[in-house]
Amino acid sequence: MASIAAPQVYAPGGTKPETGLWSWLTTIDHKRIGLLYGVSAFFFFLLGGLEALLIRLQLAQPNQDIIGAARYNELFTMHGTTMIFLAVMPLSNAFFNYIIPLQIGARDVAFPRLNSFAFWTFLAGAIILNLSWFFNTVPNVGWYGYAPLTSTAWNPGRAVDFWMIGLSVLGVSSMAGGINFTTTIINMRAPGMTMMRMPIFSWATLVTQVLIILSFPAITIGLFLLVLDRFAGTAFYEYAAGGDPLLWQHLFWIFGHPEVYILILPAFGIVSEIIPVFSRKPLFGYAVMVYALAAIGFLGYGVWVHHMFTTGLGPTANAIFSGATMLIAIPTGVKIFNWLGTMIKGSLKFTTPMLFAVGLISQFTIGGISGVMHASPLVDSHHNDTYFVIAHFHYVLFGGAIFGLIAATYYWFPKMSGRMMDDKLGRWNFWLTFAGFNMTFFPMHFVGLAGMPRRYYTYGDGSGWTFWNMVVTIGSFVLAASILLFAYNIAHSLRNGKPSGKNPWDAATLEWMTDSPPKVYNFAEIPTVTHRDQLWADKYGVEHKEELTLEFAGRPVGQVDVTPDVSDHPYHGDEAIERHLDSKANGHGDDHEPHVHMPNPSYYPLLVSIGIFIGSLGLLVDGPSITIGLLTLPVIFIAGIVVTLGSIYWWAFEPAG
Ligand code: HAS
Ligand code: CU
Repeated sequence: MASIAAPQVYAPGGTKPETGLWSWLTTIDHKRIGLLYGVSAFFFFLLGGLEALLIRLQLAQPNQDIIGAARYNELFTMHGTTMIFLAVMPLSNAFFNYIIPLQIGARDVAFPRLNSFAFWTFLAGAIILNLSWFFNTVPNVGWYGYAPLTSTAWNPGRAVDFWMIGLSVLGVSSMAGGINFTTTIINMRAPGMTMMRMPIFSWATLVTQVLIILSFPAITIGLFLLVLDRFAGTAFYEYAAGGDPLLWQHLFWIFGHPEVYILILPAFGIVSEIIPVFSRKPLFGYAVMVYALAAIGFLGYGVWVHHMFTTGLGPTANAIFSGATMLIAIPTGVKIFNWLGTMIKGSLKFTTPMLFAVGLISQFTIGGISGVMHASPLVDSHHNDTYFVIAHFHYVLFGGAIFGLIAATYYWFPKMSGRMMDDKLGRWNFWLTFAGFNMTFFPMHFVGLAGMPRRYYTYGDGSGWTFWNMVVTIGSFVLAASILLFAYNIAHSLRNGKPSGKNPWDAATLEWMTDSPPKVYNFAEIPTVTHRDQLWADKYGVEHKEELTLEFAGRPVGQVDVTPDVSDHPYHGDEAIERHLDSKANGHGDDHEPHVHMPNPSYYPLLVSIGIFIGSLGLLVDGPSITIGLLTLPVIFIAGIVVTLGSIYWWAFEPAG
């Protein structure tokens, strides 16, 4: 058996994180994994943005042929796939990873090595998708990959293969993350943190992860049938052979609609943290906010056919799904009004995170309302496949998800780096983004209603769409400039930002009670939670109502639960006490380096991901193959499987430390 390292204990004085490339490759620290997600996702965000700019150059004027029709198909496919799977989802993951364990008062996620595996597998999937550029067989079927465009008859090359294999690998990563974070949030909360004392960002994360666990299987099955169609000659999606192209659309949108809430709910959680802090008031209607998250998650499964109104499913199906779609406006509206309710009578501080949060409220609502418009099958038959739909989803995705993620960066950057981001640059960043965003996406409503179809690489002179398309293209470059300014602000503030201290915003959640950046073990001692807005309750008290009213101009913090509730936490209650005793017994109770056992770094998660990467490549590039019985398999594919299974085997025997 391979030699297995003895568990490494971070002894007093030995708690400083290692540095160097190897330590990043083998890290299982949720904070470092969060940073890895953040940096790589930001890179892909810039790449997706570059693809968008090329699309806009092509559409700036009528009858242009800058990139050609075939390239155009590739660009909008890779742009959509990249933004959704390689930018917004992993950027959310960056904050889940960095913040959630801190926010619920834990030392790490439930399965730290699985966490590392999820990251490296995400990177593997992202690289596979983008390797297609190097082989010049770029996916060209849209991010929704409608059948029969994905069939070998229509798409004989490797382009669709890169897409379906890349997405399958990304799905593995998302499932691993989903299981990990669901378990973490349910099991690892600090003693006393009941579900209804849990910060709302943690709630949003929990609902998002449950959505991932329940929706990814649908696309996985869809992709698996596609793999069979393309590699094994079946005909699940082929009408002429008795299959059904609409089967793909059902499987895809049963995943795809929950997916749009997977993209937006983290941002909802983020602004639900930011708005109370900068309104100096507890979140208005916390419980209702939690129920609204759950309701959105639940209803999100019953609306997928609104993407298929024009496929001819008939009036009954259309009517049912139209009603269900309109229903979602209710819990979403509840959230909007509760954010406004939090701000009303608050003492508002318009810092950069607050600007982006309030920006989200206004811009997302515009996108939400156009969504409700095409919830009507009749109206949708006019909107479908036009730029009106593009306007809709960019208001919710950029004006919602991206605004939220930028807000999160400004808000949590001090925790991650120990420095403040430049607020003056931040204001420039916000207003430039706001202007560029609206200039880019608002006119799409006009050209959409005027009939401009999506996915067309050019348009005629007399279409009446010329003026607004030029405006949109100019806007997109303003927007790109604002993102560069954002990147500059990050780089600038990393070196020159003012030191932030532990809690620069005077916020209420647990991540703000520990160092910035936190030590490897997060908390020297696991905190005990007695209130919802714990740090405010500690600082301003709950008995002195008058002072509170002054300070918060609203309701007292933590008004619902006052008694510590450790008893229903068998595991964590005991563990916290044990750790406490442990540190005392070891004689380290008084100094600042507690004796905390943290799990060992491990290279097995990375190895498994490399195995998956090699195996996938084996299916995509030409090479020697061997025949075993009825099966002919590429050698590289088999090598990948061997590395994957071998690493999983050795991983299983590695002590957790
Ligand atoms: Fe959507 C297409 C309907 C939310 C993303 N959506 C897309 C696509 C994407 C996307 C990416 O029914 C294109 C996919 C593709 O490539 O083909 N969407 C909705 C509805 C909501 C919604 C009803 N979408 C999102 C979010 C996204 C997202 C969130 C990502 C982050 N969407 C559709 C439909 C299509 C669609 C059709 C298909 C179109 C087609 O033809 O292809 C809702 O969740 C929005 C709720 C939010 C609000 C705003 C706040 C609520 C308030 C309460 C009062 C409002 C009321 C409504 C009572 C409604 C303030 C009044 C109604 C009026 C019209 C005034
Ligand atoms: Cu939808």
